[in-house]
Amino acid sequence: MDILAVGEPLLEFNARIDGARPVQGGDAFTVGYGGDTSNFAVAAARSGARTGYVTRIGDDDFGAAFLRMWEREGVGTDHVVREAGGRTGIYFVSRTESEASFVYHRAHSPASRLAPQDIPADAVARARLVHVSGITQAISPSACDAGFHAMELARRAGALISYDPNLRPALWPAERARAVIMRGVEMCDIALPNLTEGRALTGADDPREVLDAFVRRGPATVVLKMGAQGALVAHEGTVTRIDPHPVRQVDPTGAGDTFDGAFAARLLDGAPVPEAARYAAVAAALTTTGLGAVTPIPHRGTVDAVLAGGPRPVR
Ligand code: KDG
Repeated sequence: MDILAVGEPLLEFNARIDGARPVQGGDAFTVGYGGDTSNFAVAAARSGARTGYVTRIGDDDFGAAFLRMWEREGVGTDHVVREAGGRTGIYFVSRTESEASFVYHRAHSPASRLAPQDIPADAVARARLVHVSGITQAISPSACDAGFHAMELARRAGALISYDPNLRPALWPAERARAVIMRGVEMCDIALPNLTEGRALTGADDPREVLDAFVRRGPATVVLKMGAQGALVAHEGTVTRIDPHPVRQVDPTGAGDTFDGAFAARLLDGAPVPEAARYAAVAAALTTTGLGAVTPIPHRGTVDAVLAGGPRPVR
């Protein structure tokens, strides 16, 4: 595998949207797949990268559903451990007219028992890029160690490390989150924060200052994802502004993960950093046009067609 992602998959129960109006209440959900690093892996695979996933799931139906999904998507499962009696985590997305909120059922999930010994040293040594997120490190102390261990092995093997802070205040105390995530940022080659979490983590407000605060921590590439405002990319002393790709947004769940996976796939394919970021911005925008984290993630051909200025694809 060229890319290995490490983290937790969560089955997704996403409050249905009826036309432009969210359906309220707890009785109308679309089931899908989520978990930031699993979303990343699917996005990278759909953009053409040979991608594998490192995690622990249960031997329940939800775990089985994930295995089928990864197999359909061509995401490698050699390093997915199925725990007897384990219950794969889930989350619900609830909606009001103005916002969506997440409710997790993931305490004591198999992935929370991820530990350094789950990181496959041989596979990391063969990989070209290893991806870890702040969520991977938030779910338990042993998973936090597993994230650091994966990054250390990757660094020793000369693989690139990408890191998405994916700050989730519900999962851990703010001070610990900041300390661990900024250590992850220092260890990585490619930092992929969004503007909201970037502000929270650095204390800066202006996007350029937020970007610079990450650059000062050492990653060779920093991409500050700003949603409908596009992105700022710092690489080799140059800052490039990536224009947003305008779409009619339905559900932003997983857009940042799709950006990350698409960006990593194009980089490994030899695209220069700004070109990979332009590709990733389009992939991320397209994934917001449908419900759920995984279903609307676009394939390479769809993104390329948009970038080529051809007819807008109808999903
Ligand atoms: O980025 C999308 C994720 O937030 C979602 O898929 C669930 O991984 C998840 C989390 O922990 O929030």
